Amino acid sequence: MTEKTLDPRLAQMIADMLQGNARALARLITIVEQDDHDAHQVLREIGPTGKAHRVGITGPPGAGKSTLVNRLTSCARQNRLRVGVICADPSSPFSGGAVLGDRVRMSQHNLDEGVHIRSMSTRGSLGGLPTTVHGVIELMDASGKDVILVETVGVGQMELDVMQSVDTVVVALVPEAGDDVQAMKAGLMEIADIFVVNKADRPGAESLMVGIRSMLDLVCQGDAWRIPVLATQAENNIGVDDLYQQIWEHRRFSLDSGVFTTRRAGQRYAEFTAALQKMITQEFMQAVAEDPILCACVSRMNAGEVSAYEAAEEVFRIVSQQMR
Ligand SMILES: Nc1nc2c(ncn2[C@@H]2O[C@H](COP(=O)(O)OP(=O)(O)OP(=O)(O)O)[C@@H](O)[C@H]2O)c(=O)[nH]1
Ligand SMILES: [Mg+2]
Repeated sequence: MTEKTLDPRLAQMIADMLQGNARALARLITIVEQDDHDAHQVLREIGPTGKAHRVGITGPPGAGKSTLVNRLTSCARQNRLRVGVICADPSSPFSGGAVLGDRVRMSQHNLDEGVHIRSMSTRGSLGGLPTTVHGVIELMDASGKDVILVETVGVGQMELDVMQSVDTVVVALVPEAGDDVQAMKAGLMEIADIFVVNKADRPGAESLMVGIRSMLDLVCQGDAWRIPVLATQAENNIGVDDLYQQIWEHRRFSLDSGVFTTRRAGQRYAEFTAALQKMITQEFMQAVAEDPILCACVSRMNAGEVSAYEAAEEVFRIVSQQMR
């Protein structure tokens, strides 16, 4: 069974984090990333969060996401908001240098106490990227951040799934990559609340915007949120203020229309089922390891007498009967 009393070492770290101690927050993030017993204790202890507005920024590699995040962080700081930044590195061999690049790009904020930057690697993450990123978001929220910016490279399903944990999704595209709207990953198109055509200083930006708008005209209907298509030049800090405004506009719309609450409830339900599935699996596997009858089922499968599916069915039937 899970331990209900909190480890005093963790309790102290949480108390320090709630006082605004950045080192304690960093250490707790490392713990939560392990997705183990301590991680669960920490997340249970901080309880339900949800004050901060969570913004996801995704798009193809090199679209300028980190540059945008850096600029958006400056906008939020000008408004005296505390910012958490999470850069999720999809452990691809190509992004090996990107994490370092992100740090360099964000370096102007490194000394600012109102900003906490974290680069996460999926390497070694047992719970999968979406689960661990969600835990890190919760910690940053509990530590008093007003806005949390989450950057992922929109290439794999796992990175797209991370965007299920945020309130506003910004999809950044660039004229040179995927200038044919039809060829873009359908997943990216479906999750956007705001489109940004970054590197608008380059040729082809206008036609990409036209392409996205005409595609949106086909799907947007009624009184739903009108997904804006914005041009930015993150490098030159052009158009970023407008993007910042649109993010808050989207929050206002979501709150007024009830979408915000529905979305948060959906996120909690997804988290709940993921946690429950994990617990059930653990409990079952432990039973299989300890119970002689169940061990015998596995041995018959190992000996090739029954198929893996048959063995699983048999184990499931026996354990379910025991649970009744
Ligand atoms: N021309 C131009 N270059 C830009 C603009 N914004 C960013 N860049 C450059 O594009 C390159 C990639 O920027 P990043 O911000 O690292 O892009 P990213 O999407 O975070 O990249 P990954 O995280 O590696 O996928 C950098 O060299 C930036 O300086 C822009 O508006 N115009
Ligand atoms: Mg980046």
